Amino acid sequence: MSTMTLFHSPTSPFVRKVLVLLHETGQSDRVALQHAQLSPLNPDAGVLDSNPAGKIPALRLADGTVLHDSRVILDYLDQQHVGDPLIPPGGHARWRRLTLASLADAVLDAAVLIRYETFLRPADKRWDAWIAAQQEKIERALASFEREAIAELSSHFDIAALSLACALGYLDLRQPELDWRQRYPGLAAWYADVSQRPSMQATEPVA
Ligand code: 99T
Repeated sequence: MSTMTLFHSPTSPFVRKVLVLLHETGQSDRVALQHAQLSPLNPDAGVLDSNPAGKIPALRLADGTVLHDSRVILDYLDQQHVGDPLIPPGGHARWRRLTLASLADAVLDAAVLIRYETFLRPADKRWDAWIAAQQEKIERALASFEREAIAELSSHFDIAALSLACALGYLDLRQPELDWRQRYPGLAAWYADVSQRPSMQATEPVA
């Protein structure tokens, strides 16, 4: 039975990270989804009640407590199951994996900013240099993953891997023309593999 409510949109990669963790840890049935259609210019009243920042994901617990953002929610949910944790509890592994996850989130932050800049902002007010600067963040991050992290990512599907997988899925959704696979063949092969996981298949974004 569901005891928690997740404010949700099928295109949000931050929400997807939470759904993937729920799936990987066998907890999907514990969370009911509450759909929220929102943007910075068009906030959702239900979300605003729970998160003054107006962002999803936000997770309402059975006692009414609300958790946000996605990193806090992932940490909480990872402590609610008995299997191997997806966030290492301590030591070097914890800081390394969280740092890789943070870099994946930086890809998402830049990609979502670009999405809002190109989709929401009137065309005559668009700032191309600023969009290009966000795009460079994405390229630098992907180059770093390709150069330094393929073996680590392949070693297990945890907070780092699921965060990057959701980021790459989001790039495919919102920037299908980016063609990142050609520049980052190691990442492309890794992503082709992890995309087959039931947790990734069950959470494919729907535009
Ligand atoms: O910024 C807003 O007002 C509404 N935007 C959001 O709620 C986005 C949805 S992604 N969420 C975040 O930016 C969360 C970021 C936070 N640091 C976290 O949870 O980790 C929607 C993208 C799309 O549909 O294309």
